[in-house]
Amino acid sequence: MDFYHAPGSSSLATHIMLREAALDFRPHKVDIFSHTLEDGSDYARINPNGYVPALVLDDGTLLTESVAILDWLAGRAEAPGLDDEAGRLRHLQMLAFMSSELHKPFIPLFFTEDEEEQTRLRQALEPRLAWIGARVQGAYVFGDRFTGVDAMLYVMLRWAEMAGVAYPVGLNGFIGHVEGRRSVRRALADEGLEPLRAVT
Ligand SMILES: N[C@@H](CCC(=O)N[C@@H](CS)C(=O)NCC(=O)O)C(=O)O
Repeated sequence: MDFYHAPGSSSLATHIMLREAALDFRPHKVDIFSHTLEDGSDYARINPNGYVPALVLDDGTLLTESVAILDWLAGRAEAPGLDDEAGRLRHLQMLAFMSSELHKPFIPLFFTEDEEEQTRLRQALEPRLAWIGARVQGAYVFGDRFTGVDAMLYVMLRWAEMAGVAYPVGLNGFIGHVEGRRSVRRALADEGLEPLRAVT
């Protein structure tokens, strides 16, 4: 399959879960500002909506939307507990929460120069990070199993550090667990990114 991504963007969560699921894929870097691939070709010919992540499966199917992709990959990674209806529902609930309540409001924070707007966005994001942070049960959001929710929450915490958004200190332990995973270290290295915490 082909994987279309931009380093450090929301597609990092998909990258991590592709590694978790041990799937073969060909990565393609997208310039999400000019909507071009590295060879200069028009990314809109792959994903007409212009954003990443996108997967093109071997049968040509285009798969977009982090919620759908991460839920599918978590199933492929056989995250224990996602095979029953209640587990799957909780996974989807948290992915949808992060998509609409965290991911989307973060994006204007990176671009607006209006300080009042920046304050308003930080004040909207901080209680939402606190809400999901309070749900971490052990190493990860659903206990000891690593899921697509954890991959996406990790990306949101990277963004929080970049954009000066406060999050509960308890999430430092979560970051340590996530960055201890081989899949995460591999995805970070492949995207040319540093971990948030020094790996001991
Ligand atoms: N609905 C998509 C949105 C993905 C998205 O916003 N991706 C950003 C990077 S974090 C992007 O590619 N932006 C470029 C654009 O929208 O043109 C999803 O949830 O996966």
